[in-house]
Amino acid sequence: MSVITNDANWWKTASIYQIYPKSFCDSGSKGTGDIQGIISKLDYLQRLGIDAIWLTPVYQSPMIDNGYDISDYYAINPDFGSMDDFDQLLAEAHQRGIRIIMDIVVNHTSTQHHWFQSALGDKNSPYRDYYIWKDPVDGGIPNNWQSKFGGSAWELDEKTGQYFLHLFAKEQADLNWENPQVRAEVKEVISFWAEKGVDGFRLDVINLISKQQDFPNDDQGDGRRFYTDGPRVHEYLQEISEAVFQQYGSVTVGEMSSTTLEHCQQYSSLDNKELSMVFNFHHLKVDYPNGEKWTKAPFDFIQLKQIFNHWQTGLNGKGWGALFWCNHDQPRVVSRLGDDKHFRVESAKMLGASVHMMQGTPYIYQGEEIGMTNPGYTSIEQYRDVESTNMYDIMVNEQGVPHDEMMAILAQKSRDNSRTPMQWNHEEFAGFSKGQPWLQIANNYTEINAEQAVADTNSVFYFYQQLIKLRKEVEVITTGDYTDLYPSHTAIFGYQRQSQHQTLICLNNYYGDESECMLPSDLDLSTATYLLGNYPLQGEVSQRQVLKPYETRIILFQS
Ligand code: TEU
Repeated sequence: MSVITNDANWWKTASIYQIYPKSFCDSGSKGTGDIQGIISKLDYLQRLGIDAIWLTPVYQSPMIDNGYDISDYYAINPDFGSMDDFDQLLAEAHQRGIRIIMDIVVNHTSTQHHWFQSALGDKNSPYRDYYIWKDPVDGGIPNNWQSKFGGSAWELDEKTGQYFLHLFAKEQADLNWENPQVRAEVKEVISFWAEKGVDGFRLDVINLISKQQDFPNDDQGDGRRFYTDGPRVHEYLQEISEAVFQQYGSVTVGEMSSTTLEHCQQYSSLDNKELSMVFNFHHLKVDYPNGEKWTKAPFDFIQLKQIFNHWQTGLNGKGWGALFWCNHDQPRVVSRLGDDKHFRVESAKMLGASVHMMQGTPYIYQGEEIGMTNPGYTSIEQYRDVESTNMYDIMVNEQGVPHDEMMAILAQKSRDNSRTPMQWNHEEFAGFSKGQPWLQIANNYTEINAEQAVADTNSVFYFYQQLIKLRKEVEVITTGDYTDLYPSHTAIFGYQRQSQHQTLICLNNYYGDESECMLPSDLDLSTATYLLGNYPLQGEVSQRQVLKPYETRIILFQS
C-alpha cells in the first residue's frame, strides 16, 4: 500500500536521490546495473531518509550516450529489465514513501528511433519534419554551430544531401519543436508515464528545444546563443505543463544548460505555469577558466560564493532551484572542491552542508552520501563516456595536446568520474555486480563503501541523514532569506538564513588550514545552539568562530 501523501508542495522540504542505473546495482553478473538491483537497495535509501528517486533514462536505447539517446519512449531497455520490473520498482518505492521522478529526454531522440529511421533519406516521410534538416551552404555544413560533444552540430544525410542538427552526439538528432506533431508526441510520452503513477519528471536540456529559425552562423561562439532559452521555449513549456504536468500534479525539474537567472525565474515561477524547479550549472563552472571545461584548473572560491548569492537571492520568492554538486555528468565533488586524500570525510560533510542549508530542493547523487571519489584513471582505455573519448580524439589527435596533459584533464573533468559503479561493500566488484563491471571501479572501494558507512556512526552517510532531517524540522531552511556573511573571505563560505522567528547560520571552511570569522554582532548569542557539525561541537556559541580544516557548523538562533 502506498504511503505517498498528496501534499502538492512536498518537494519544498524534500531531498531527492539521483540514480544512474547503469552504475547503481546489478542484480546478476552482467556487469551493468538494473532495476532489480535498485529494488534491492530501496531499504538503504529509506534509511538515508530521501523522499524521491530521480531515475536517469531506462528506456530502449542503443546506449551511445548511456540512455540519453532514446529509441523507444514506451519500452524499458532489456539491459535494465522489463516493464514489470519497472512497475515493481514504482510500487515498492511508493510502499516506502519514496516517489519516482523519471528522466524525459525530448530535445532529441536516438537516430535509431523509428521516427528518424523513417525520415532519414526520405524527404516525403511523415516523420521528416520531426527533425531539423538544412540544405548545404557553400557546399558544406549549414552553419558553424558546434556539438557539445565536439565537432560540428550537423551530420549529412547522404541520400537527400541535407544535414540534420545534433547538439549532442551525431547519434542524437534534435527534434523540431516548431512542429505541433512533435509537441503532441511529447505530451503522449509524458502522459503514458504519468498515467502509470510516476510522480514527476526531470527534463533533459529542456531550455534548448526552441531554436532561432534562421539558424545563423555564430561569429561570437559555438551557436548556443541561438538555441539556449530560445524564442518559444516558455510557450512550449506552458503548453506541455498545462496539457500534462498540471493534469497529473507532476513535480518537474528542468535541466537548464547555460541559462540565466531571469529565464529560471520564469521557468520555475511560483504560479506553476511551467516547471516546479530548475537545475542551473553556473556554480559548477568555477573551475572552467574563461568558460573552458577542458582545462585542468583550480576553482575560483570567491566566484563560487558570488554565484550562490546571485541565485539564492534571485530565486527567493520568485522561483525554486535544485541544490546539488554531483550528478552523472559532473566529477565527484569531494575530489573537485574538497580534499579526498587528507580530509575526505570532513570535506564531504562540509560540502554537503554548504548546499543543504540553502533554499531549494537538494539532490544527492548516488555515492555522494558515502563520500565516493573520482577514480583517478590513468589510461584512455579506461574511459567509456562519448564526450570524453570524443574530446580526447579532438584534442590529442587533431589539436596536438600532449597525451599526459589530456589524461590529467580527463582525471579532473570527465563525466566517467561520477559513473564508476556504486561501492556497496569491500567484496569483489564492490558488491555492485557478480561479474566484471562495465566501467572500472575506484580502487578505494575496500575502504569507501555503503556497508562501512552504515556501520560507522561518524560517516558521511549519517551526516547526510541529518541534513535531510533538518530540512524537514527547521522551517527557516525552506522559507528564510539569504545573506552572504563574508563575500570576500578567502577561505570561509558563511551565509545567514533569516525568517520571522528563526535565524540560521552555516559556516564552511573550504580549505585545509584553520580559519576564523566573527558572527554578526546584532544576533543574540544566548538563543544560539549548534545544530550540526563535522567536528565535535559543545558549549556556548561564541562571536569569534575558529574553524578547523574543512569544518562546517550549522547554528540556529531562535527569536
Ligand atoms: O546533459 C546536458 C549537458 O549540458 C551536459 O551533457 C553537459 O553539456 C556536458 O556534460 C558538460 O560538458 C544532459 C544529460 O545530463 C547528459 O548526460 C546527456 O549527455 C546530454 O544532456 C544529452 O542528452
